[in-house]
Formats: sequence, C-alpha cells, structure tokens
Amino acid sequence: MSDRQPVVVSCIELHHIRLPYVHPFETSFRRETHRESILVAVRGGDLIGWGECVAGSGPWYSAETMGTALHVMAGYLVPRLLEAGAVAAHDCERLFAPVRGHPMAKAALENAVWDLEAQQAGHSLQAALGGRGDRVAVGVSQGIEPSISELLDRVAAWIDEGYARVKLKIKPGWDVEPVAAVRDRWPDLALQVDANSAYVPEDTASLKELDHFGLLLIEQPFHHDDIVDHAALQAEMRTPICLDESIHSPLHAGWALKIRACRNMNIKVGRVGGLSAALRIHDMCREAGVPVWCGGMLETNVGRAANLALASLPNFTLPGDISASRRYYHEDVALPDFELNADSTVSVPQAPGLGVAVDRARLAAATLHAETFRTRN
Ligand code: OSB
Ligand code: MG
Repeated sequence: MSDRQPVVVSCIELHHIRLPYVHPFETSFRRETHRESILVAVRGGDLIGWGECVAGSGPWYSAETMGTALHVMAGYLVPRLLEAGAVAAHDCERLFAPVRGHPMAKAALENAVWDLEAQQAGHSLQAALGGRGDRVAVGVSQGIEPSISELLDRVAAWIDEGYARVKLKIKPGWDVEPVAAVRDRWPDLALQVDANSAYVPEDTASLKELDHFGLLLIEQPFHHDDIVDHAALQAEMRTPICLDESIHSPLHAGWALKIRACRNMNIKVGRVGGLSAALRIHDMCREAGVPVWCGGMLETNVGRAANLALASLPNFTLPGDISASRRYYHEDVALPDFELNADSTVSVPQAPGLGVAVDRARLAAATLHAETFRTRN
C-alpha cells in the first residue's frame, strides 16, 4: 500500500506460553495434549504489533523449538530490530538475513512488524498484503485416533459443525484403512491426507493405493527435506502431491517448481520465514500454475488472524487449515474468537492490523516465561 510508513521499534516482549488443546492432536511423529508458542509484542510509538512463533516444544515437526527460537530472537534478531531505526515490514527479511536458518523465529518478529505497520497506516493486514474478499475457505486437520470408529465419530462431528473439507493425518499402518472408511461413509467429502514425512520411496506401492480415493492431495509423504524423491512420486501418481515440511524458503519453492516435485503447495508463514517470503512463494506458484493453500500450526488467534489475511490472496484456491478457534483452545489468548461460517469459511479480519487484541490477563495465565527488551538510552 502506498501510505506505508516505516516503524521505529522501541520495545519488544517475548511471551513463552502453554495452552491445553481441546482434544489431543496426533501426527505421524507425535501425540500432543498442549501447544507451546511464543507471542511477540513489538512496540512502536503508542502501538503494539503482535506475532506468533510456531516452533514446537521440541524438534519434531522442524528443527526449531521454543528454546532455539528464544535464543535466536533474544541474542540475534531482537537486537537487530531494536538497533535498526526506522524499519518497514519489507525490510525485515534483509535485516534478519545474516542469521542463517530459524525461519519461525524470524517470522514471529517480522509478522509483528507487519501488524504494527498496518495499524499505523490504519488498514487491515489483508489490505497490506493485497488480499481480497471478506472470507476464506477452510477445512479441519484431523489427527490420528486410537481406532477407526473414534476417527469416524470425529469426522462426523466436523461435518456436523459445517466443515466441507477434512484432512486426515496418516502414517504407515494408519493410511488405506482409515481413508477407505471415511471415503466409504462420505463419498463426496473433500478429503486430503498428510503423512508428515513418515514414508520412504520404498513405500511407493502402498502410497499408490491412495490414488483410488479421489483425494484432493497427499501432503509430504517423504523426508522432511526431500524434493527429488517427491518429484519421482508425483510423476507416478494421479493425486497431486503437496509439499509442506520441505519448503523452507522461496528458494526451496523455486527448486520444487523447477523439477515438478508437487502439483500444489502448503504455505506456512512460520516455516518459510515470514509474510514477505510467503507472498513471494504465492506469486511464484501462481506464475507456475501451482495452486497453494494456507497450512496451520495450531496457532492462537494471533497466528490465525495473519493466516486468514494471507489466505485471502488470489492463488490460495484450496481450503486452508484455518479452523474456528474453538477447534483448538477453550480460552485463546487473543480475541475475538474466529467462528466457522455456514459455507465452511472463516471471515478475514477487517480492523486495522491483525484485527485481534491480546487479552493480557489470559496471556499472563498462559505464560511460562516472559522477557522484555528495550532500545538503549
Ligand atoms: O503438517 O500441517 C501439518 C500441526 C502441527 C504440525 C504440523 C502440521 C499441523 C497441522 C495443524 O496439520 C493444522 C491446523 O493448524 O489446523
Ligand atoms: Mg503438513
């Protein structure tokens, strides 16, 4: 937007929080009952921008953890931002570039600057990013359950709530059977699966069995850094392969597009290092004719608000993993909660910035550890 003004950051707060899930969430790598995250507050003038760090409690989904993110933010990224003087959200990538890796730590700070900048300009984050429309199509990500009958009960409940797209977590031994059971009961449901890197190329024959269920896509079957083996798999499958874990940056997205490793892509702001990188990947995929969708990391409403703004860009043509707030937590740390609309969409915030406000009492109740950093003098 043309009225964008740089911000001068005077103070940064890091809040390491822990919230219990409404229901345990199990993926191929781990079953969890709580989410840990770091909420970042960036002050400029009288305004505060918020960002959420989506690293895990341990190095399970990606190498980053709460500990590495706090270390890298406190020791390297926060000082750079505080010493930068006037910064625009678009400058953050360059400001943080001397620090290698740690995209989730970088994204949390950069996204807080985006929020601050949009608030200062008086427009929504959606407007700042160039998004369109008042709602985005969403689905729900369903974890692995102890039995097929429990899985079917969960999926039935999602459909009753109004979700028109369901993603099932799979792993070797929990794939064809649950997918067949869900497909059998709901022949027309928009259905996709996510393996979180649980397979190896030798499993190709069993993955090919998933080609018969009319799935929207198969997400990240192979190694969390692989692109080449996914390209070979895609060449053998009718169902689109979608990369999640392997796409750490616009560079990785470019490599994947070049060798046709996937027919669509999951964009997670934290995994790729922030909103600027996410925008570039969106544009690259659009030019390549590869549709994208917005992944989720079981965020609080802070991260969810940013995901909704991003998912309103034009090449986000598949439903995002951006469910209603009540699917995740009983009491989120930011308000208002997001509700599911009757058409399986969630409305994009229209207020300035992220359009959600952190509730300081709820934040304090969820906080394990907090630190504040200020500019010297
Ligand atoms: O692979 O998409 C994933 C959550 C944690 C780690 C990895 C993933 C997920 C999800 C959550 O699927 C989706 C959501 O936030 O609703
Ligand atoms: Mg995934």
